Amino acid sequence: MPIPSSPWLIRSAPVAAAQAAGRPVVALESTIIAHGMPYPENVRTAREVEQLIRGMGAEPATIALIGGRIHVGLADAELELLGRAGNQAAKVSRRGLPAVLAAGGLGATTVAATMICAAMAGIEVFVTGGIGGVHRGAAESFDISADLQELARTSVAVVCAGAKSILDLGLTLEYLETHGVPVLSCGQDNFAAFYTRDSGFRADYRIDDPQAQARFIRTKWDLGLAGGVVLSVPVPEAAALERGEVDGLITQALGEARQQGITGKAVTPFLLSRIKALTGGRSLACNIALVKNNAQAGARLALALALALALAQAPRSLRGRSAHPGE
Ligand code: PSU
Ligand code: MN
Repeated sequence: MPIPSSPWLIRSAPVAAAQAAGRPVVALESTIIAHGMPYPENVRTAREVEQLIRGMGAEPATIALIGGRIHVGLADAELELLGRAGNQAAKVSRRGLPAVLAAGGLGATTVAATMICAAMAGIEVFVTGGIGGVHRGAAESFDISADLQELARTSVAVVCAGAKSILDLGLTLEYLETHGVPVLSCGQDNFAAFYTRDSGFRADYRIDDPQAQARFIRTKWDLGLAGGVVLSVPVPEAAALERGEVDGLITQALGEARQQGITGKAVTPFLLSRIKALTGGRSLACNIALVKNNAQAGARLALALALALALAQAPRSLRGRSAHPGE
């Protein structure tokens, strides 16, 4: 497969080498670093997540906007820069990409922007914590994350622990259905709810085996059906928070956000940090655990996708008989 290039894009040497060799690469976002977690836990987690992915035989590519370029694969000092910058870094979705690149500023990419950059770089798998979605009360506020629209159009598989129950998860799944975005679940039938395992809503398809996940995703794209696929992976049991507690705290944090007039892209970071304070830091530990768990699922998926591609390109005699055309 040709490796796409763009004057706006700079790959780190390890990412460039992995892609040139056809080794699997896993994209990672940077909003979770700058806006989703406090320093220094954010940088420590980012490094540990990268190590986990490397340990499984895939190459991590954390994506951020630095000095007017999209950086795909960050050096250690760049992770530190973002982590320390926190809210000083712009939170960049599709809308903000040209603004921050043209101005040469520091930008942390959301799920939406990271998908765009990953697709530009030819990376098929992207790991995050939770995707954005339809906010509660969206009928009034119109607050629907740009992540959902991006999933509708950009062909990247997004591995997540579902979406936070600060959102209206029923409406989020309706929106994804309308836009033809398949929601796969790994390890359970239901869509995950970030801090808790069960959202109470069924995912579209349960597929536990990474090879089968890869087959599903490859088939979608082979059919010319552009757009993302969500792979929901529940937070490990031991790290999950209690549903009743989370719901109460979310209601409280949402009330505070309303009182303080917090709107738009400031809402999600505000809620994350309030819930952290209200749980005495337990929600942060949960967040870190679920991202690491997602990183492992993402690496397994990237390996399976790369293997399927290598087999498809191998001479017929090496392939044996396959039940699946195109493999
Ligand atoms: N999930 C997390 N931490 C985060 C986010 C998601 O565990 O910081 C970020 C992601 O970057 C996601 C964004 O794209 O929140 C959604 O923001 P909004 O709701 O404003 O679209
Ligand atoms: Mn929003």
